[in-house]
Amino acid sequence: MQVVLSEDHRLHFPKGELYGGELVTPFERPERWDIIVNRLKDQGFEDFVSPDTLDMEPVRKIHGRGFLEFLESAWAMWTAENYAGEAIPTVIPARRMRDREPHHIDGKLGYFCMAIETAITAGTWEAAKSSAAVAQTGRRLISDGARLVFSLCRPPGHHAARDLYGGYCFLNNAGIAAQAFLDAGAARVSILDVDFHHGNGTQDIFYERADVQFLSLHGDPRDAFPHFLGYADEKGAGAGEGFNINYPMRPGSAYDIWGDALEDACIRVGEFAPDVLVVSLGVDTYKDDPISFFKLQSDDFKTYGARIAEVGIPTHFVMEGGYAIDEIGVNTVNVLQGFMDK
Ligand code: 7XA
Ligand code: ZN
Repeated sequence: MQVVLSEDHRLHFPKGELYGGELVTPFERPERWDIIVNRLKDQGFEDFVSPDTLDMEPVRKIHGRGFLEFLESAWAMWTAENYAGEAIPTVIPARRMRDREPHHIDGKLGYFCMAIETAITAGTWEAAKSSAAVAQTGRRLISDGARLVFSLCRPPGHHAARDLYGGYCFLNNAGIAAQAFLDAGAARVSILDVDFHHGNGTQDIFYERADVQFLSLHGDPRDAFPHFLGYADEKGAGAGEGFNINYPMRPGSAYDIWGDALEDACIRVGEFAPDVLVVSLGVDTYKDDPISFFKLQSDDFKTYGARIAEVGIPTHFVMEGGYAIDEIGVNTVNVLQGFMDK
């Protein structure tokens, strides 16, 4: 199995995340990447691939121009104000306010943000681009004939919508990979999101499209981040009607419930018959994850990796979340080994 990764992820490491009213060290931190790499090496995986230069074309197809310009310039605009800390919004466009991009960085941050725990720092834009390049390179390896590729993306991507960042995400890596597959000749792509959190960004990007099927297994938004999207009645719109499938689940859900949802999702992917399956792989479904509430055991990750393999479609795993640091390597690699052993 080829693993695509880049050391440039280290350029993004905010000092603070707003959590429970305090600024804490972010749960989404570089150490996560190191632990996964160490586990891969321990298990004998050594086919590590550096990313190609980022192709902005698929990025521009799924993200808005103004949003990309904002991400590129946000840190310079922030420091031009002589602000001492990291860039976080203080004002957001709430109900009945205007949908207009302001000139001032304070306004722009709120305009393009969907969750304010996520700070922008000096290296954020470069790290986000490197993560997208990692996903694009995984796409190329699959298009070249691989059955399985793991793109170890960091920062993650599935909360990044057409023109919104947040939830630790800036560019939607899985979405960029899916778009690149289509650009390279695929007729249909499925994105299966097994992260604990609903992939609101991916849903937003493909909601009205019939060429990308999106399926997400996640904590019920009444109880779980991102709270404002991810209900079962969100089924797609226009040409995309029926191609968006959400499986919200209650607090405490273990593999008996989660595995049933995965089973249904795998059947639906089979029916859609995509050329390729992109898996948004978050392992924050683990029972000891500090910010999630599902109860999967480490062995369950192997089981579901094998089930995804049974779908029988070339599969591109793209890393998303997972914050139980001690187990993130074991759980991530268990999915990949479960897939390979099938
Ligand atoms: O998949 N998404 C994540 O793992 C990030 C969730 C961010 C939650 C922040 C809640 N304070
Ligand atoms: Zn997550």
